[in-house]
Formats: sequence, structure tokens, C-alpha cells
Amino acid sequence: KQHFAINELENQLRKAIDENQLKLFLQPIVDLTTGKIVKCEALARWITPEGKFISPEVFIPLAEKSELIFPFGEWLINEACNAIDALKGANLDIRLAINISGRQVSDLALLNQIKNALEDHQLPGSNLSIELTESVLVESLDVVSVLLNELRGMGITVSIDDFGTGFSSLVYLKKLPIDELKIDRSFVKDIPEDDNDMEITAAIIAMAQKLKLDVVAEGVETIEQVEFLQNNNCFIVQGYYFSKPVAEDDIP
Ligand code: G
Ligand code: MN
Repeated sequence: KQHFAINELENQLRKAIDENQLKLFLQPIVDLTTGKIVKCEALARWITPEGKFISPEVFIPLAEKSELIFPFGEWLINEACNAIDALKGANLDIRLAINISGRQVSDLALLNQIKNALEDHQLPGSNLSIELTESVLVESLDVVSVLLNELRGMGITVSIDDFGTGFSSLVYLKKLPIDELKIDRSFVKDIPEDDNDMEITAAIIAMAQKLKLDVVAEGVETIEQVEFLQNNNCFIVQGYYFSKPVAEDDIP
């Protein structure tokens, strides 16, 4: 029964990708020094034709377990390019960040998908950024290294997502071409109550600066958190304090 239910959801997801039921939402990433949006993270949302909201925490792992992560990835890249186009039409020329999973990274088609999407839309790589988790990086350092160098050659920037939560060494920080660390929201959530979280957050910021990496704090929800980050030299933030992920029309 369980098996059947999963297959059923998988079939629905396949249909959702084919029939464009998924929607792309964008969450602003803000520079505190200018008050401007520096970039947006593109996040997929699925509302079924029956109006049921299915969480990405359910359908992304499902896509990763099946082959659906590949058509999903292609959908995401193309949809991100559509959104970049639409924002340019509204006089906003910004970078969109997309999340890439481990299985996509080990797939050679990924690079071509990204190249083709940018070409089709006549967009420079400077409009795109990718987010990878630590676990993706340690799986296959050599393969990832080649891929990241190619992407950065195109002007695409690379962020480490959920930084500090993966079981990995820091070796990849010096071995891989990376632009930015995104401090996981689990460290930000209990600021200013939790002393350990504040120390860890401050240490990640300091390390990023020493390594000449940009640093973004995720999951920023309160003014106290904004102030703490500012006082500790982290000026790029993302979270509900500024905005939830919203439809692309709401970004301008
Ligand atoms: O793992 P990643 O950082 O890509 O996860 C992004 C997810 O985090 C999105 O689903 C988004 O809705 C959620 N998110 C973004 N900002 C906040 C926030 O301020 N608080 C909480 N709890 N979740 C957030
Ligand atoms: Mn992310």
C-alpha cells in the first residue's frame, strides 16, 4: 500500500512537471548596507489541480529518489530564465539562485542544460547562481570541481547552502571554486537567545571573510537577528523579516 501511494505521488509529480503545475517563487536576498535586493532564490512550489499544497520537503526528495529530478531540474532552470527575463522587463536586472541536488551534479547533462537555457533566453551567466549543499560536494570532489570551474567560467556564482549542517570536512572550502557561504537558518533561528548559535554564526562569518567568501544569513526573521548580523559584519540576509518567497510579479 505504502509503495502504491508513493508511486501514485510520483506519477502526479511527473504530470505536474509536464503540465506546468509547478510554480516558481522568488525570495529576495537583501544587502543591509544599501537596502537593495542583490539576488533572489528561486524556490519551486506545487499546488495540485485539486488545490492541494504539496511541500517541497515532500516532492523534492521524491524527485531525487526517482528519475524525476532530471526533468524537474530542467524545468527549474528554464523557469528561472523566464523569471529573469520577466524581471528585466520590469527594469530589474538581478541574479537568481537555483538549488542543485547531488544527483544532478553527477549528471553530465546538467552543464548543457544550463548553457542551453541561458543561450535560448540570451542571458549571461551573471544572471544565475547555483546553491549546493555540503553533502553534494564531498560525494565527488573531482567531478564537482570540473563542473564548478565550468560554471564560474560562464559567470555563474556558486554558494554553499545550509552551511554548517553537513557532515563534511572544511577541505572543500580550499579545494573548490566557491563564492559564498549561506549560514543555515538553524543557527540564526535562536539568535539572540542562544549563546552557542551566536558564537557559531559569528565564527562562520569571520571564517568566510578570512577566506574572501561572501556570506549570507538564511532564515532571518527578527530585527534582533538583523542587528546581530550587522554587528558581526554579515550584511547580506534572507528571510521572512524581509520577505517570504513570493510570485515573480511581487519582486519589483
Ligand atoms: O535549504 P534552503 O535554504 O534552499 O531552503 C529554503 C527554504 O527555506 C524555503 O522553503 C523557504 O521557504 C524557507 N525559508 C526562507 N526564509 C525563511 C525564514 O525566514 N524562516 C523559515 N522558517 N524558513 C524560511
Ligand atoms: Mn537554497
